[in-house]
Amino acid sequence: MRSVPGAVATGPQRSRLTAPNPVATLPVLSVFGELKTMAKKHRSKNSKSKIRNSQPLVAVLMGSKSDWDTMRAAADTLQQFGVPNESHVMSAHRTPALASEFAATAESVGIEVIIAAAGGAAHLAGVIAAHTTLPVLGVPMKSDALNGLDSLLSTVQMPAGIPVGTLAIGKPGATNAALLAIAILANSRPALRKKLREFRAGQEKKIRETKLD
Ligand code: AIR
Repeated sequence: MRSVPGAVATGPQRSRLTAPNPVATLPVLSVFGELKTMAKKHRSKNSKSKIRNSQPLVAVLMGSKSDWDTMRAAADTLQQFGVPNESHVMSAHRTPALASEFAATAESVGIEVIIAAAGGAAHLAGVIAAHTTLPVLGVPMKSDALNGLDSLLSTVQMPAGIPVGTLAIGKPGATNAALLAIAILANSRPALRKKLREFRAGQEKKIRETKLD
């Protein structure tokens, strides 16, 4: 079991992430297989996996545990759609080796979409995108100093060539990142496409039936 600090892990899952200390010694640009092998030896102490015995298809990454209150909305939405997912804390600045290791090995372990959230000088999504060709969805976190405008600009203003699909600041962005990840996965999964259509229909019905006092 892996856990976000302070949160209880809910799934067994493979463990390919290194704990913060061991990872500091990992070479960032190691051979792909070598990284995978090294990573498998360790178990992350700052991650959370959802849906028992399922291979995670979506990884939800965040720069700090302080982002979890917001990013929980992404994990919960994926959970609601039955999409196997895992959540991890890692930082482009504080744990750069862990971030690049994760991104470089994500595809090989079956991850299909990565959601990356950070606040302030929010470089996590960009750094992750630099190390993988998987779709990366960025969620800017609300910041104390600038209310998330700093996070938004740092996430969205990627140079041509390395795309990050940037969502709204905060919880709406977290929810929509999950819904967009689901839409991407639904391209090749008719059952998931059906669930997404039903979700939209339910949402529309609720609004059409809204009565004001
Ligand atoms: N952050 C962490 N490493 C790099 C960045 N940009 C972000 C986190 C969080 C903010 O810094 O994503 O939104 C503040 O983190 P903390 O840990 O100080 O609460």
